[in-house]
Amino acid sequence: MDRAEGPPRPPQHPRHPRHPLGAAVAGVVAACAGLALAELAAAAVRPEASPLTAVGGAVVDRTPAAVKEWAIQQFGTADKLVLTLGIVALLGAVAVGAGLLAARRLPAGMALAGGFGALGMAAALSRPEATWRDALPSLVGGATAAGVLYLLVRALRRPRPAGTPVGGAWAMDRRGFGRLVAATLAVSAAAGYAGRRLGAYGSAGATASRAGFRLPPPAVPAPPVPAGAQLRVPGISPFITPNGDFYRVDTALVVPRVDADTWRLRIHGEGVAKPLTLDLRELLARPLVEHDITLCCVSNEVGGPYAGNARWLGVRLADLLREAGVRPPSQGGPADQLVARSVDGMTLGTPVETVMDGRDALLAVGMNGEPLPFAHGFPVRMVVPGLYGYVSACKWLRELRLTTFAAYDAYWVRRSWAAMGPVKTQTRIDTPRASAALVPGRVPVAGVAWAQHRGIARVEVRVDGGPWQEARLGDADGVDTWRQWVWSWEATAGRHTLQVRATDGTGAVQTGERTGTLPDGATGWHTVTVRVGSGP
Ligand SMILES: Nc1nc2c(c(=O)[nH]1)N[C@H]1C(S)=C(S)[C@@H](COP(=O)(O)O)O[C@H]1N2
Ligand SMILES: [Mo]
Repeated sequence: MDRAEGPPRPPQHPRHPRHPLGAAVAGVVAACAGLALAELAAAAVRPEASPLTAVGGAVVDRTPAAVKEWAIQQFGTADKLVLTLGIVALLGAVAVGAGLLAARRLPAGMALAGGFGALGMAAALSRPEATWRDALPSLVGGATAAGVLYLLVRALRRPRPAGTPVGGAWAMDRRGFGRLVAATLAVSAAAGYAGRRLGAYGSAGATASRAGFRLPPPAVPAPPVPAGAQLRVPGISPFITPNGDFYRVDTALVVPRVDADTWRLRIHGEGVAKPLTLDLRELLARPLVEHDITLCCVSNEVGGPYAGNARWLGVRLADLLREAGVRPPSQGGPADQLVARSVDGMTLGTPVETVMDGRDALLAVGMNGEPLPFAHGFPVRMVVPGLYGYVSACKWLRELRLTTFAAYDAYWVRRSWAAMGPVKTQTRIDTPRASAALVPGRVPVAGVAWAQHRGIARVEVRVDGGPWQEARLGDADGVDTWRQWVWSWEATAGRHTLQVRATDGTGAVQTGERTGTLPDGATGWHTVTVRVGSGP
């Protein structure tokens, strides 16, 4: 029977959506439009305020440390992409639900679409450094999604124009709906594109300030890296990690792009006799020192990739603190914690005593002869030899506040990490890899070992639990960098287990006790099992 000839159905609340596919499409298209317009609005407000980034950031802030560790270990630096894809998938499911709901009860469906916008607003407002403006993109997005859903569902319910041939279950004006969908997608694509362009325009000042930034020469240059620091072993980590290969760990879903021309650093807090506010030119008027430092992450599993070595150029932090009148606790200073805050609201707490004990703790502007890459903290970051990054290496730095550990817990400490994060001695076998195809005979076993600010005195390797054998060390480049090592193995056919351990400059042997990364860094010997074939 042709429904159009039967008694008219009440269009308001049919028990089932009459056009489930159309309704689902309406929901998804409405969500796309909402996201696109929100991205455009975020480009005008600030990139961090986009609903996807805000919700992602709020999820990161609330993820338990153990889950975050699992994600870092599973997905590495792609963890952020995985998170965003997860949110998009969830949003897609809610969008389909909103479409189906709207086909039955339009106001309810619109409320669900708008509710997602409200969630985005709440997430954006909950982020550190948020202002009311951060809620705008999600407001725009939610309103757009609800409005588009209204239009599409109305079109779905509109009957076919008189005289159109009847076909299948679709008792609707398919053409009108289709045209509306196409128009919405076109407008969304244009808005998304405009958002991109506007975003690039918004960070153009930062990009130009980095491009135009010439690193001043160091007053205290680092001696050249000893030629023997780099061993000639294929597959070993290069002694200096190129900037493009340097690991990246942070909570920023969009890399902050700070304009060096408007950047300011504020130093204040307990025991600061002379608070300072410096722009970049003023900071760089102080003597710059160059120093090679290996940076590593507390989330690095035994044998993991989150360590890198670079030549940093910067101002000695201790000198700057002294200029501000700060005394370390050992000289009667009231503050034992230096809290560094970044432009994206990250807080990292560092022991004042460590920063002022004579080591080259730096406010770095240069990394391997270049201004810091945006991803590594342009224009200024902290680097402290001997401490894990999470208690020392604040990127996109903008404030240093002196306080006490008793009075304040920084970001990671509130998330079950230890307040103190001295680097633990670690060794990594870079080659051979577990997957290597080996043949009996001489096989170089090589890698890197680090115990920043204590130095590496010895590295030993053993095969199948046998006696420890001393490896040959690359030349040391001070005590603050890792050291390469190599050991020549007479490999025999079969499966073999290689293990490595280091002794630091104080004579302490790296513990073999296996612990995870939480709360203060993993311990244990890196172990690689390889298969040696029975002949070439
Ligand atoms: N602003 C900011 N700085 C930060 C972080 C962060 O999340 N935000 N992560 C810290 C951590 S945990 C580490 S290990 C180092 C990593 O520095 P990299 O990404 O330059 O290697 O940066 C530190 N500085
Ligand atoms: Mo880290």
